[in-house]
Amino acid sequence: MKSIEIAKQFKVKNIAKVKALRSGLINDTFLVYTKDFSEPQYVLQRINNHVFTDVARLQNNINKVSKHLRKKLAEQGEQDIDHKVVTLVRTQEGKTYYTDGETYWRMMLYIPHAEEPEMTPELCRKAGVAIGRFEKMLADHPTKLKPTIPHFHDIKLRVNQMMEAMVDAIVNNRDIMDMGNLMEDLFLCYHQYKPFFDEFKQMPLRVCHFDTKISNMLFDEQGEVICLIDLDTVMSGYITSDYGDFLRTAANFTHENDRAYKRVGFNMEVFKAFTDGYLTEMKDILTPAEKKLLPYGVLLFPLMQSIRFLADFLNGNVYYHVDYPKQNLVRAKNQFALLVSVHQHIDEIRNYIYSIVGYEED
Ligand code: GN1
Ligand code: MG
Repeated sequence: MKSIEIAKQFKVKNIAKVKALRSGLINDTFLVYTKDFSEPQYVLQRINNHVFTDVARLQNNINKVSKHLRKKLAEQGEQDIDHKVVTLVRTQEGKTYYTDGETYWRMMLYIPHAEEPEMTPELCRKAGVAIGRFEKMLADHPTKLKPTIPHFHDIKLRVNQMMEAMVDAIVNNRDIMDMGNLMEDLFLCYHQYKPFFDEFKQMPLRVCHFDTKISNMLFDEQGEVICLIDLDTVMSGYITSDYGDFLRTAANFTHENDRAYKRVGFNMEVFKAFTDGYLTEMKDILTPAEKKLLPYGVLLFPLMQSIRFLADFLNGNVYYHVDYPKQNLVRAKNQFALLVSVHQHIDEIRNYIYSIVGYEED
């Protein structure tokens, strides 16, 4: 079925056209225009049901979270709430997603926003405030949210998957010559920090976003954050996921697809600004375990992402979209270079966080 025909399955009138947008690594996204306006009015997404195998649960989570956020925004006296939080549009049958039995789709109101502004420390401070607020608004969410991807940020599982992928690559005779010592290096790093990762389960489960990159934030013309989008992975987990994954993307001197690994590095100025913003909101509600482990969240994400990209390369690129066959290997090496840089700064990172949250090591 064509995307315009899919769009008509939702409660929307006067559809004029549907335009494909440059999509993320997982889902495909389209803008829906109606006859009455020149700006798009809706966003249509094809949900990757190989990644999100339980679409009903996924949509149920998004529905619950956006309802809770709407309630909070209303209490804060916010106007035009429809355009400050992800708002699902129902199908003609009143469901939160449409399926033709093979593909899965959802529709949301389009939120007008500015082009992504230039990344500056000030912008990252605002992003920190936004993520902190998001978590704080959801801190009293009445129920635990079931995982949309079970064990999504479980490093032990990711390490095992990488090793299984290695076996798969050898058995299937894939070309893996260019990977050098990457797998051993990742393994050594994992073991060095494992004692801290093992303590993560001492942190409370909170509703988190789980994909806090800057492109999942919408900004207005004044450079203020409107809201967080892409709620696919919203579920209960540890705050280190939101804190660490933002820094993985925003505090890299370059982007994750850059093959010039020399350009990769951890930007301490961005780290400090983001941390200031995030902790302004969260400082008072953090538990001692969260305070202690936050620095290791910074390290965990380049490590885990490098492992995930490498595993996908070894598996023959079955998970992430790639533009060329070795792209996942490039990404894995890029993230490893970032990991090395974070490792070099870890004392400074820890001291900075501990001085703000008032945590003292024993
Ligand atoms: C995927 O598709 P996108 O960009 O929203 C992935 C994230 C990774 C990211 C790496 C469900 O997110 O976990 O950090 O790629 N999402 C899923 O760029 O696996
Ligand atoms: Mg995502």
